[in-house]
Amino acid sequence: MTAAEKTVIEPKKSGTKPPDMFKVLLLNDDFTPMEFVVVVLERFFSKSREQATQIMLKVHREGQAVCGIYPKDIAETKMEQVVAFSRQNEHPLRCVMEEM
Ligand code: TYC
Repeated sequence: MTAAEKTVIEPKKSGTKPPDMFKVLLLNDDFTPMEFVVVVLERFFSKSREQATQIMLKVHREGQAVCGIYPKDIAETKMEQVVAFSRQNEHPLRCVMEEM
């Protein structure tokens, strides 16, 4: 039997689709310290110091940047964690999500 003949056609599974994905973005402001934004990116988005610094600078220069792409519930949790941590530290940092 050839490799092609061995191919199994699986019946289409119903109810399995890839989840809708959401971008999580940070927005620039004039007050949040750069170092705080770098810590946020390390802590909540698992970025290295170098990656976090590049993303922070992109937000600072361009107004916003993508921090990560996640299914809806994870994106919502990240956003809430960032906003809570920022308010605890009395910074106005904004974090939003956007459907892709
Ligand atoms: N613009 C801020 C400053 O000059 C730094 C900053 C970067 C703030 C990214 C928010 O999402 C942000 N201190």
